[in-house]
Amino acid sequence: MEYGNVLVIGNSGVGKSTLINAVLGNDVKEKALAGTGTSGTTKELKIYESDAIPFRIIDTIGFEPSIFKRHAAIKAVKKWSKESAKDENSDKKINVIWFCVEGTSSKLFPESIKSLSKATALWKSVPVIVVITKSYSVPDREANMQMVRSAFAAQKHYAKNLKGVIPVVAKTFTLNDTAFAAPEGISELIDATNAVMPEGIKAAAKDISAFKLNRKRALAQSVVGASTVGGATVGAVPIPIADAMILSPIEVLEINSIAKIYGIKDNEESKRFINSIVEVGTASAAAKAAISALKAIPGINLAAGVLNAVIAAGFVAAIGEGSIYAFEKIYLGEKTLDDIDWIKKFMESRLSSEFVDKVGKGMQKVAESGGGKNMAAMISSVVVQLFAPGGGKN
Ligand SMILES: Nc1nc2c(ncn2[C@@H]2O[C@H](COP(=O)(O)OP(=O)(O)O)[C@@H](O)[C@H]2O)c(=O)[nH]1
Ligand SMILES: [Mg+2]
Repeated sequence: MEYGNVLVIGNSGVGKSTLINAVLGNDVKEKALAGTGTSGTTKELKIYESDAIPFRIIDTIGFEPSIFKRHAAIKAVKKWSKESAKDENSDKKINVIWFCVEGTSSKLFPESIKSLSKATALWKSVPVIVVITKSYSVPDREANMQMVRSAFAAQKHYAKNLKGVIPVVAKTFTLNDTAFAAPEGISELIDATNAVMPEGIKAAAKDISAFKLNRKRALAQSVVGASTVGGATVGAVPIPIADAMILSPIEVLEINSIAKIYGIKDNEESKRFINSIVEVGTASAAAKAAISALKAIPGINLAAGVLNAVIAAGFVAAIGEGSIYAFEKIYLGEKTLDDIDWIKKFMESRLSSEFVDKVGKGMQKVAESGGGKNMAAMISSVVVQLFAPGGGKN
């Protein structure tokens, strides 16, 4: 079985370090944090291992009640998570989260859960076990567990991750000469952790892929944004453009840049694929039909140059968004670069009547805005919004 990582999180003083000591026994080895040294991360995180248990434990030592220090701890966990997402073979994955709350101050549960969700935002589906620390009072346990469950139920994204609520006493708590609370709950916690570990290993892999895909999407969107400004700039010619050939260099650069983001290798096969996209976006019957339809839209009060700029921006944005979708399919292994028929049909469909509607809306919006200093940037932001996923609905 794969060796997993448990992140222990919770405010300072709740008993995280005491809990970790109890779990690891005397056999504790503190591991150096890989690749930190120079950064401030080591201050905020510590990794422990023991031969006695099949997982590493990461202590987050900076979760102070003070907002400033807590912020630093949240940042440290986020930074560590991102490093993990970048490095394929990293052991910096978080597979299970122990979220510690103090059995004696349960009023703070909802507030603490908010900080938890911020710090661990990358690990959206990783199992969470809530540990109620210092659970000395047996009569309070049931109410505390109930409070934790309802605090989690109120959290949209984390509710489903809650896999257990375990009250523990990590070391003997002496009340007076005759009364004490003996350690308990530690082996239950280890068992519960082992039980969810296989699920946690899958969840971490899934969360890292989702994180990477989101990063790629964001980068690719910025390429589309910049290219669309370029499209609006070169398109702003007062002579009516018969076809979209004028956009060819911008589209080539745009599509190549997006392909690179999705790790598409530069070879004959990818060139053929990219050329098919450019062809549809510049010289195809679909492109020509779209231009004719757009020029025939009545009642648009725009100078010829501005009208052309909006149309050009529309082409570059549509081709860019289509390319993001296509390269994502290839990146995910759902399509291949030799699927030329598919990409042509798909790109042509991006220039259909829906395209004409969106660009028409863009013309209207640009006409209403009355222009400004940087026309190309304004046109681009209007058009990109219409073509971005989920855009153009109103
Ligand atoms: N007796 C007893 N003391 C505890 C227990 N858990 C935490 N403490 C005490 O609470 C204080 C804070 O604990 P610590 O583990 O340092 O909290 P951390 O800041 O979350 O790491 C220390 O004085 C611990 O000895 C427990 O289960 N039993
Ligand atoms: Mg500590």
